[in-house]
Amino acid sequence: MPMDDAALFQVISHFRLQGTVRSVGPYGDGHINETYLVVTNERRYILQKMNTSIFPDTKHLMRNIELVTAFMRAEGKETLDIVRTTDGATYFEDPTGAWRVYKFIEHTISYNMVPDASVFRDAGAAFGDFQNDLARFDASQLTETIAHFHDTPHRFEDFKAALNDDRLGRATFCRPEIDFYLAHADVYPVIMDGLGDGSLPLRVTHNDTKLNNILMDATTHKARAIIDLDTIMPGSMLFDFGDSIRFGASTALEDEKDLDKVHFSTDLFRAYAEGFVGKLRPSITEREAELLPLGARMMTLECGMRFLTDYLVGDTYFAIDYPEHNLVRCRTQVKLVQEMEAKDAQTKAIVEDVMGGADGSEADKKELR
Ligand code: ADP
Ligand code: GN1
Ligand code: MG
Repeated sequence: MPMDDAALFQVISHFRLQGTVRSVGPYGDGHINETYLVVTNERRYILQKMNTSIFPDTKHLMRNIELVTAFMRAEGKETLDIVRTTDGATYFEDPTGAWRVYKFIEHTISYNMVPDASVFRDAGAAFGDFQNDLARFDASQLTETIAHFHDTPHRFEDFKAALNDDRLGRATFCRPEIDFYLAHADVYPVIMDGLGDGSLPLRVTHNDTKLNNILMDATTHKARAIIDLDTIMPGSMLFDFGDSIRFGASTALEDEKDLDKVHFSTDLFRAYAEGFVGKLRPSITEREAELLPLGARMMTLECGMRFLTDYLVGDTYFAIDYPEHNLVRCRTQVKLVQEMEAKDAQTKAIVEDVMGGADGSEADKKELR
């Protein structure tokens, strides 16, 4: 429930802003934090009421963001700029919640759908670069902000528990979707098993790489800054690749009701893979490359299962605009997985092609054949 103006003006008065506040209003399409745009007579800011039920350890969450943004800035990258409170802290807490402010990154756009393939290729390159940057960052300083975040078997257990409870009697409205996730149980452990047995490397990953978490320049449409840094944690490269594909390689919005409009685009898959793999070519392992299509499927399965779980428990996690919103979101994810399965041979061929492309050495190309 968005806060009223007087309460927001009161909160914002605790931050060191330039100028006099003219307006504060809801902003953006994130599902987790309450985001507001603050306009003063001198500049703009983003105010966020952090979601403390999802991220209960605000102190360490903000410490992570402070560390990562300082590192990115030192690398010469445009990144989030935390505005401190009048007490010099990175966030402000009062009975209404925990609040933070970032400088608004001006002259940028965040997309909820890919406008054309070149924008998505560029997003892939930016997330690939981001992962290269993080590889040089001392991850031992980071606190895990959400345990088991992309642990799909763990998510499946949560889903089964929600189904078992069915506390709102909603299972009857989503039987085909429930059966779909139950039928895919054999897929869920693949990435976690790989991380467990060392056949997949543990890296430092963003973990929430949907297209609206990257700001593109409003004129050139080139990637400017990667935002929403709340979930930077150890993980697999497949999480970041997969989540971007899940959201961006769809021909429709994540909550499109007309499923005839929802398709998995192999052209967009190729564009993103070209950008992402192009940047990670020196470090991507053969096993990671082989599993890129599976990574996309896994993240789409996992996210759809999370939407369905939230629908079953009564919408306690993702922000919704209407009662069936999470079910609608789940249905687009099911449709995308079905098309990914049907197009598996094509996506595998695309990955082989991209891996054998200009950035790979001759030795690497031979290894893959
Ligand atoms: P959530 O965790 O709820 O997704 P985000 O941190 O991603 O919240 O913010 C929501 C949206 O607000 C983003 O998708 C983006 O459009 C916008 N946004 C966030 N921070 C900034 C910023 N510093 N400058 C410009 N836009 C921003
Ligand atoms: C959430 O925070 P936001 O809206 O960028 C979620 C992601 C989901 C995504 C689905 C911390 O992302 O994991 O993939 O919604 N973030 C968190 O749109 O749970
Ligand atoms: Mg976001």
